[in-house]
Amino acid sequence: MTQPPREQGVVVAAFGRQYEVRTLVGDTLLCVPRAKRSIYACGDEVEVGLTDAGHGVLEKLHPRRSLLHRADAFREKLIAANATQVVIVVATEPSFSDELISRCLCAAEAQDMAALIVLNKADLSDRLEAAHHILAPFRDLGYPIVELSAQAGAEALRPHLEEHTSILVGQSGMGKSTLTNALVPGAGAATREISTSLDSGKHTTTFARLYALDGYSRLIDSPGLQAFGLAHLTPAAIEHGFREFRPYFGQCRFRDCQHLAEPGCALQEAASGGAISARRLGLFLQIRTENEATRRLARGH
Ligand SMILES: Nc1nc2c(ncn2[C@@H]2O[C@H](COP(=O)(O)OP(=O)(O)OP(=O)(O)O)[C@@H](O)[C@H]2O)c(=O)[nH]1
Ligand SMILES: [Mg+2]
Ligand SMILES: [Zn+2]
Repeated sequence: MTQPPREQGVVVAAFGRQYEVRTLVGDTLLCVPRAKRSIYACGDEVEVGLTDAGHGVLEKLHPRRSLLHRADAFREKLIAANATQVVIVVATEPSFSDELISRCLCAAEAQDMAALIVLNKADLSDRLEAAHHILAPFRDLGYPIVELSAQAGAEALRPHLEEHTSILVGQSGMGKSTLTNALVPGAGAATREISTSLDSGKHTTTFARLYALDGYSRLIDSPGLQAFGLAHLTPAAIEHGFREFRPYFGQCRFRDCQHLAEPGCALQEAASGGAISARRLGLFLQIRTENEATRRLARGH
């Protein structure tokens, strides 16, 4: 039997066990994985075996340059592969969680991806001050914050997307898809069609989709998230994930310091002196505890 022809492509949408692949020659194929266990994510570079017209089988996954995923003790979820920048979208309304921002930042830093925060719905100006208050600590850490209205001024984001594959992440209703539609001509039709059929007209994204922007830039819209489990990260990756803590690791009096209440803990001292945020240190310790619990569970004791 002759082998079916093969094409190279990129996974532009991942829904369940089906994948939409854009081939290098510009065809769009609906694909299923060859293997039982589905390992692919939006943004993956793949080799596809062509079957029927418009259909293919995912035969091979090319090495990833980055992978954004989240995991708790029970489930792992791939968000996107090969992105170079995480764009965390928050808004003046509905309210947003600074813990979720820190967790997204931790995941981005762990993969050495660039990170940026968008404060959307700036047109709802009476809510701006409260949002600024929550975002101030992140601005102090050096994360760029772009304030805009996706409906009236999405272009403010475009310069930050240049030369990047950016993934929009954040809670539901923050305006990720509105932003996508404003930046990608023609994107709206595709997303609206699916959301109306699945969710009676509500603009809720149910799977990640990658769009081409000008030049080499690409944008990935993703479903809203309520939690960002980091159970998959190694202890070293979690430490790397809190950028302002990096100078303090290795400076504690005891080499095996757990940074809890030990005397001479450089991190606890920095927190009580105000050099780092006690809230972020608390979250770091919490993520580390969750992570240890998950690994104990996996080992079965
Ligand atoms: N006032 C105002 N409303 C906006 C703006 N951007 C988005 N919205 C509204 O916010 C709501 C949610 O927007 P979406 O783009 O669907 O939010 P999302 O982040 O994609 O949500 P999920 O797909 O559920 O994660 C919609 O009703 C939008 O019209 C804005 O700049 N100003
Ligand atoms: Mg959406
Ligand atoms: Zn310590």
